[in-house]
Formats: sequence, structure tokens, C-alpha cells
Amino acid sequence: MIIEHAEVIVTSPGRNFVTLKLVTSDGVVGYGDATLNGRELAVVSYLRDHLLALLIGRDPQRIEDTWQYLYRGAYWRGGPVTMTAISAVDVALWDIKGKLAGLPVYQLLGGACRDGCLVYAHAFGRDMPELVASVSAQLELGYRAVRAQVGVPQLAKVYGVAVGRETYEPATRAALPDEELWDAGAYLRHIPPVFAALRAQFGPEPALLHDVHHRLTGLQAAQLGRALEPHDLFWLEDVTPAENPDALRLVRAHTITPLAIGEVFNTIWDCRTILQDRLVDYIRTSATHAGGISHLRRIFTLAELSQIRSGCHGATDISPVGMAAALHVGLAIPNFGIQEHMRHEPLVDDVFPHAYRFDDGRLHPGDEPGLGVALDEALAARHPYVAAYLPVNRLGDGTMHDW
Ligand code: KDG
Ligand code: MG
Repeated sequence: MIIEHAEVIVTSPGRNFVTLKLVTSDGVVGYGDATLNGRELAVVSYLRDHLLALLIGRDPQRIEDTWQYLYRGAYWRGGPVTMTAISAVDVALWDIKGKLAGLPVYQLLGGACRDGCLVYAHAFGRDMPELVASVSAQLELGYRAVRAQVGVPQLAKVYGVAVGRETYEPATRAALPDEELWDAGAYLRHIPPVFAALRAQFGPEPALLHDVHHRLTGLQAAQLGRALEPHDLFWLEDVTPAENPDALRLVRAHTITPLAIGEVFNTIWDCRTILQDRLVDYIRTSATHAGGISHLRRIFTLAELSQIRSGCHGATDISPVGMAAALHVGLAIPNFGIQEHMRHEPLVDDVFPHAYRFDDGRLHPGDEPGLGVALDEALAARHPYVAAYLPVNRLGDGTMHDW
């Protein structure tokens, strides 16, 4: 049996998704998520212009060998474009292997370690009453863990808070990125009382999370972590720019608020110092951007040595294929922590019918052979690619800042 056909499918049912489809000579189809938010077409080109021809004729069962062939064979290592493309190949091959075996992927990874994967939902509000209503709504849906993002009075737009729509979607369909304004002082003054108020309102039980989106210096992040300690966060995410482990080292030295990082990491090498020196409590890489199921599992095994748990990135730009991949890994590893669940719009679920299901605060990947995600190609074709960008951030004097 060989890989006989490979193609890239781009669709935009409300937001862009890039999907790799592999078909074996026996007619078995595998899907991989290749979506890189705001830079989608670079991965499409990497796959179409450089990888697809290398896949035709290969044995689809040789997942690790194919991974090594594409990683080492490129000579140019790592980076989001290369690794998103390799991730898609890896995930599609696991999908095929599961279908050939007649087993869900988590069974091939050693079987379930738990009944389901604890997930956290997103809540947001421009002000406190809106945030309280949003957290309440998520708890009523059955979530046990909620990420809370709130507007800051001096800032017109804040990461994680939708303006003029019901759901938050960071990428904007436009020819140029949106520009936002950032003021660390205003943010740092505003956030601790917000979490004090959430605890007063909801009590000690629900897990509360917050995403800083890589915007603070080590010292600012240490101040925030310390100020939040009385409010018992499940985690404080991406407090400092991800490429600098020393910033996290400073934060770590000054606060016991649990930390999470990793959504922009692409390989185990990006994670190595942070994991080996135990600079965080949760590692947030994804199957979509960090080398697929094979490499994600390797990262989580390294994390396990330092008692660090998984916290896979699961924003809306991770397609249902990528979400399923994360859930199969999450169900099977011993050091699972939590999984982000930013629900897709119903149209996305129609384009990607899937077996994973939400019940009692947890997601289960389902028991269909492979990943358990299909792609309605006719529906996908009715929603062609639309250029979209993530916003950029500036300080008050016009200086570019991390978004
Ligand atoms: O593409 C960028 C988004 O995935 C990111 O902004 C979402 O930080 C994010 C999160 O934790 O969901
Ligand atoms: Mg994040």
C-alpha cells in the first residue's frame, strides 16, 4: 500500500482552515490540520510546492520515518510554516493508521488514561457585569473551567474581548491587520480586582484561567502573578514573550500562581529549557503547530519528567481535525492537564463533521476509527479563502508591541 493521492483543501466557513488530505492506494483517507492563522497560504505553498510530491508513493504506515524524512530532509529546521506542514502530514498518517487498524487513534497511543479530557471554555466581557454573565453562561453549559478576559477602561480593544459580536474571533477578514493599543499599567491595575470579584461571585470551585498573550516583562508578570495569588487561578497563560525562558525564570522566582505557555512553540527544542527547568506548570503546544501527534506526545513525555502537565492550545484556528488530534493524545497520556475548547461556529462543525463530544465539562474524542473527523468537501468548496490577519499592537506613542 502507498500514498497515492495528496491534496490541500482551503476553506473559510467563517474563518480560514487549511486541511491536508491523503489517500492510500486502498482508498483510505486521512486528514491533517495545516491552519496557521493569518499566514495560511504560506503553509499551503509549503505543502503544494514542496511536500506533496515527496509523499506520493511512500508507505503510509511509516509515520515516524516520514516525520524524520520531512524534518531532517528539509535541512532548514523548525519554524511555524515548516512545522505546521509536517504536523498535517503526521496527523493525516495517524488518521490513516487508525482507520487501517479499525481503532480510534487514542487506542493506538496506549488506550484511555481517563474517561474524558477536562476542557476550559472562554468567557469575556467589556465590563464586570458582562463578564459575570459570560462566566455564568459557560458554567451553565457544564464547563468546570473558564478562561476570563475583560475590557480595560482605557483601552478600546483588548485581546479576548469581542466588540460588537457575540463570539470572540481574533483574526479579522481585511486587507490589513487591525491596530490595537496596549497599556501595561492600566491592565495591571485592572485585572486583580476583576478576579477578586469573580471569586466573590462564583466561590472557590470553578477553575479560572487568564491569558496575558505574551505582553508583559518578567517583572510586570511577576507582579501580576503575585497579585492574583489570593484568587487561586488554575493558570496564568503566556505572561511574557515565549522565546525568552529567562523572563519566565524571573516570574517563577516571585510567584506561586501556576503558569502556562507554548501555543507559539513548534518543536521540543522550543520547549526544552522551559520544561527541564520547570519554568511552567502546563505546556500548551498543539498537534497542529508542534509536529503533529508524534511530536506532541514526545513534548508531553519530556514535560512528564518535570511533573508538568499538558494544556493543549484549542482556539478556533485549530480546526476540528486538530482538535480531535489533541483529544486523542490528551486521553492517552498520563500527564494530561486541561484542553482549551473555544467552540467553533456551527457552520465549521458542518464542514468538519466529528465524533468528539462534550459531556459534563469534558470532551471525548469518540470511538470511530482514526481521528473521527470527516470533511464535507462540497460544503467546504462553497466557502473559499478570505484574506484575514491577526491584529497588531502599539503603545500610546506608536511603538510596536507584542499582540
Ligand atoms: O491564532 C492566534 C490565536 O490562536 C490566539 O490568539 C488564541 O491565545 C489564544 C488562546 O489561548 O486561545
Ligand atoms: Mg493563548
